Amino acid sequence: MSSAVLSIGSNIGDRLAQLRSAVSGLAPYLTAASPVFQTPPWGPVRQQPFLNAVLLVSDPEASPADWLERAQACEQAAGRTREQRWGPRTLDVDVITVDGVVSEDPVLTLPHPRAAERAFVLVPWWSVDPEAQLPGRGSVLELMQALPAEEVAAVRLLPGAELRP
Ligand code: PH2
Ligand code: MG
Ligand code: MG
Repeated sequence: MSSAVLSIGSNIGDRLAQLRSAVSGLAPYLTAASPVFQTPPWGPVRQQPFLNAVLLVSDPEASPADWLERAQACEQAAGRTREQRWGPRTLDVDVITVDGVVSEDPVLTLPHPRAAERAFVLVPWWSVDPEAQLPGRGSVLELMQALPAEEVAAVRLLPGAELRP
């Protein structure tokens, strides 16, 4: 069994439509989708707010590399171009965990090396799976509680924005 946690984000164009395009692209594997959250841009680049969500996906046949390939295929389908690091994007699909795999592979480091510091990953993830664990780091709830309260509070539920029909 291979179960992965994917973080999706968009801050250019029709953000919700682009998140939904990732849901459609991953539909054969989708087991759950978090609500959609509006989040302030994280990192050094000044840019528009993001919409973020977390998808839980599962496929008994899939390797970590398969999840990366599927994530990148969704980005390509949404017109994603290689741009500035941490800059604006039509659709970003990041592999956060694959089962309990811990790997330093530079092509796909697992778990995602910055997931534990990002409220825009932890809050949606916790909301779709309150028991979630970040391999090697502990519970998502505790990691979320360890972040500055204002960062967690700035991740705002976007009402009426279901990802699944
Ligand atoms: N993605 C980034 C950089 N900054 N900030 C938020 N809030 N959400 C993102 O998805 C995000 C970001 C580059 O991957
Ligand atoms: Mg990213
Ligand atoms: Mg990415």
